[in-house]
Amino acid sequence: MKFSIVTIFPEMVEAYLGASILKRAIQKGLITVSVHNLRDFATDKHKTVDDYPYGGGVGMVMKPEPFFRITEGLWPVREERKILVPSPKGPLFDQEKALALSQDKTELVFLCGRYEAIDERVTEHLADEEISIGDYVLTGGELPALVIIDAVSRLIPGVLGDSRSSEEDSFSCGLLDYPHYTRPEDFRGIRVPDVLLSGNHREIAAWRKKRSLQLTMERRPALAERYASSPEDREIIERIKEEQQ
Ligand code: JFH
Repeated sequence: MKFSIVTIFPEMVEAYLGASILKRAIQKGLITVSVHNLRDFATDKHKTVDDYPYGGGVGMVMKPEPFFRITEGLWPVREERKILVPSPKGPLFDQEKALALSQDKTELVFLCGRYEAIDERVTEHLADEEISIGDYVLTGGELPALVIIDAVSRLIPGVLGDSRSSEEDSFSCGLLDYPHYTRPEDFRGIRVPDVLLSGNHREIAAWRKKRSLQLTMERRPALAERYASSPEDREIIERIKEEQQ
């Protein structure tokens, strides 16, 4: 899978890509991430990428021309790329979207803004999609681009390594994760639940499923509602509801 990031802070994204799982995925050739400095596509001698907003108001707006020049220069064929613009006003990114993007056959190009906004003609005439990673305001599109690349990459076969599967994740099954424990079995008098020490794998699976459902119903009722469950799951849900009374 090929990702590209356009930014005025290339060193910021390179730092994140140069460590841990994404670094290994890049070394293994499972993903490639190319980082481009938007300033290289500014046309004036000061390499200006921002300007004052028409109509007035606070902050600066990113000029359209550098974004158009880099896109037309590096990704000229529409069918071969998908241009994503991180923005707090985009539709929300979630695990379902991550899965869809991981199956996208085209290169994913992130145009990262800074300041107060990007000129609307970029989002309207250049971007395929605006995308938000959550309802809070960041200082630019770099973290959202990295968040999306991170979440998409770990769904690509081989990125997590053979022993770990993203299919077992919370969210991939639509529920929040169950509680995890490691050694020691008694930490300062706080014990690991007995069922996890029992060696009974059916009972362990049932306990985990129940705790996942419980937590999801408590914290994320909308997620629990959406969860398409079997008649067996329905029964667990009913039992949890009775226990909650
Ligand atoms: C970004 C920034 C917008 C405008 C009322 C609330 C926001 C500052 C480029 C994505 C998510 C981002 C994000 C992505 C790209 C950029 C800063 C944007 C406004 C009006 C102010 C610049 C922010 N999910 N959060 N943040 N900014 N205001």
